[in-house]
Amino acid sequence: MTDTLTPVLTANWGDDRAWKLSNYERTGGYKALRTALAMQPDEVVSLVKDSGLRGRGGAGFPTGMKWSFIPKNNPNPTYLVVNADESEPGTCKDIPLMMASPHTLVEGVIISAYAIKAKYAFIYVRGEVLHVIRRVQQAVREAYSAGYAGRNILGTGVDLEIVVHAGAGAYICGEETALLDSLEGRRGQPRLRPPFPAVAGLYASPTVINNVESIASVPCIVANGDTWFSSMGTEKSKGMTIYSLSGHVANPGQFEAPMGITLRQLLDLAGGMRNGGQLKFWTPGGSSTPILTDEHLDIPLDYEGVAAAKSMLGTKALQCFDQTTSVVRAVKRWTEFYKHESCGKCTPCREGTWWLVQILTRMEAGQGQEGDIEKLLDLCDNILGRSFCALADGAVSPIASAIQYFREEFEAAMHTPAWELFPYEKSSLF
Ligand code: L3W
Repeated sequence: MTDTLTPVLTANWGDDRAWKLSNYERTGGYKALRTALAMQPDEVVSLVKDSGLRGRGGAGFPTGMKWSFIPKNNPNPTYLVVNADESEPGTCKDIPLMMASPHTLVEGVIISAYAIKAKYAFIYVRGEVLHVIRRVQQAVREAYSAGYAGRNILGTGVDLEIVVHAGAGAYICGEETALLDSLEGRRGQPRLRPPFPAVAGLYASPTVINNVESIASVPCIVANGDTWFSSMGTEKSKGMTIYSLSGHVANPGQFEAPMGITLRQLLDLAGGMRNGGQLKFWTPGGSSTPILTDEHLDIPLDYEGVAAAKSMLGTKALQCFDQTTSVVRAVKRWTEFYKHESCGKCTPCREGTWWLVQILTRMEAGQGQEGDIEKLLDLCDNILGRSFCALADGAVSPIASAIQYFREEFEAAMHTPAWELFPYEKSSLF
């Protein structure tokens, strides 16, 4: 595996004003669109399928396969929706991508919409990030003025309207069906699947929903070919991707590398742990994925490698914590987030996250009760797989895994507050 970065999506992030159309075009921008428009839509779908690109929003579902689920000869319009509602704790790749190089996403949107024969595309951006919304809107306006979007794109007779939609700041709207409800003007709550959006999505019409990074990866695949993309990465997880490193890391940030790089290699590239600290625990894909420890520094960070370690690659949000961190406090903080963001539609999530917070709060204060660890595990067991969507599964993932690796810290929480064992002044995080 590699110990170097392979910047493609992040290649021009260091350039001043790389977000302007003229600068994007100067570095080859929108050439892939011309190439794609000279192909048949089905050929573009096949190319993406053959590249091995898998969804970068967390689940890793094959992108080209998802596109091919759109029913043929459906009387309803087909829609493309970009999930730009990035809000998973620790996940910070889509927002920097849209800020630094919004045209990479816009070009991806136009090519992807052409491939699935959609005449309308929606970019659903997290409501809190106004600066990002403005930047993407500006890029869409520039694309229209240059003839890359709108009616009769580049004289080919292809039409596409692109709408940038601002969410209202709810984590649940990153769940694809809640996002669709929100886009339709309703309160964002998940829908039962099936039917999957590919069959009945926005306005009950066939809809492809992909994460920002997935769609932004399409232009480089069209420009360089499926073999180029699939030559990077591992057997089942192809290509390069953006890993976000945060927490007690010397140089936190986004690192674009082939799938399968290890945390040890990424930490070397990021200058190691801050102040020479020791890695205690980390999340591979944000706080919705089971935590791992320093035993797992050398596992390949691809879908299979992380699954073999009983976690999930998720959004590749590597939050690293050193020995000054209380795992009880970290887990309690994450659980508060899920309790707050639960949409309340289903009982295991609405009630379960509330109970989890109650127990973790007293444990953090050193007032845990006899049987609390078993109660936590029992609650996790009764929530996992029994809720309406993945939010509650995500909420319990860090708890059960933290107890598995750091049971003694949860036992100490019966008598000693976390802030005595791990004083705040010695750790700037948690
Ligand atoms: C048609 C079928 N389509 C599956 C589609 C489905 C979706 C995609 C993946 O959750 C995970 C979650 C979070 N016919 C299909 C089909 N599809 N079968 O494939 O579906 P699924 O259900 O595997 O996952 P999901 O519900 O999309 C995503 C995890 O990601 N996560 C969270 C990330 C947070 C962000 C963010 O902040 N932006 O993404 C982190 O790990 O827990 O497990 O499109 O329709 N038969």
